Amino acid sequence: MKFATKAIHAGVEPDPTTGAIMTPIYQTSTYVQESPGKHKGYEYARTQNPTRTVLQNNLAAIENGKHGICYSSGLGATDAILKLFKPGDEIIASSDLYGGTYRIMAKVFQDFGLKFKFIGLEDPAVLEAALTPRTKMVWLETPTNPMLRIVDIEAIAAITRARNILLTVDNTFASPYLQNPLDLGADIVMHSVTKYLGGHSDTVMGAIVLNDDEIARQLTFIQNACGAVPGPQDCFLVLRGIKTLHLRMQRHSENALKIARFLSEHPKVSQVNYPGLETHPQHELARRQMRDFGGMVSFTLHGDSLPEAVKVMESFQVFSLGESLGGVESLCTHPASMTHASIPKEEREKNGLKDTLIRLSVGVEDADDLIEDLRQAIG
Ligand code: P1T
Repeated sequence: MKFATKAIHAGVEPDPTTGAIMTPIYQTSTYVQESPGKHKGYEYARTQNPTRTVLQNNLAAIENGKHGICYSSGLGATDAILKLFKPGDEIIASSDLYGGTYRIMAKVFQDFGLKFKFIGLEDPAVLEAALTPRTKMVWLETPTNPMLRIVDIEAIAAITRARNILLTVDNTFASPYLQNPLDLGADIVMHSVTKYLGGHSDTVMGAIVLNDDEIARQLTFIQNACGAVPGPQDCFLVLRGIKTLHLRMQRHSENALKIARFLSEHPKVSQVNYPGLETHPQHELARRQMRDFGGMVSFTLHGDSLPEAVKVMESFQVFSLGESLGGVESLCTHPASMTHASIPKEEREKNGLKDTLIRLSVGVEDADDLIEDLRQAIG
């Protein structure tokens, strides 16, 4: 089955009692048992919920995986993955990543004895040099947040597979429509469902998709034992969002390319980060690894003046200034003070993330209006 058909139908059956085509919101905390232990497969709603089950199966199908497991946020999903490890285990993560992911690793799990190294993974040889016998997982984002760098999933997977190290890919920026890491050799795919999968800026949720039965069993155990589960109404909203994921991603990508081209020709703009531009250093890799280039763009202005960057961000009429991404409406974010503020400034700067960087989540509005908004805001 092709992507659009899977997005709309996979895992979704008409409701067995009424035939309702839309999966009902099973807003219940428990399920009545006929006799102790004699039930219909549902005991308590932290453990299982029918609306969540349908979403989990749908997510597994669109990521080409066997198991889908949902959590109350993207960080809830990350937390579950990190709980697979023991004190002394070492995890290598890409240095360009969401600030909250850095924070849970460096400021929470480090205190429980896990060891983290943050390194650039654009050159797989750098990873080879950083591995030790204690390395248990490599964690990467591609495209990265917020520099839009591309990491070669197949090349990294060849290294991790040979050494029995898990490879987790945070596929939030691409979405399953543009990239399927499991097909490229990753072991675990993680999503902030809050973003493109939900797609309408109305839900916070996370998900994991994978093929391995034993790791899926452990992650499902953690989902229930630690309790970071999404509510049924949120599962319904995401199921609805996924039905148009392919349509939205096409328009996000089309609009973002037009905007990246406009910005790269603007005399006040010094750098534009967008993998769809032929000038992007990893454009050919992105072309090979992704079906299109997505809706995220970041840029800086000549002179690197923070007050000037702030003035641009304050002047938008159509773009809204705020954290998050992946909704139908265009958003603008200041990574240094918002999404990446929890990464120390020296670390951010080592990674090339300047305080003056502006990040855009290009929505699905008319591209002409978005470009006009950028034109008036940059001046
Ligand atoms: O916000 P939450 O659903 O918990 O997801 C965390 C997360 C994980 N991975 C990536 C790549 C992300 O971008 C995020 C959340 N990011 C933002 C809120 C942001 O504006 O970048």
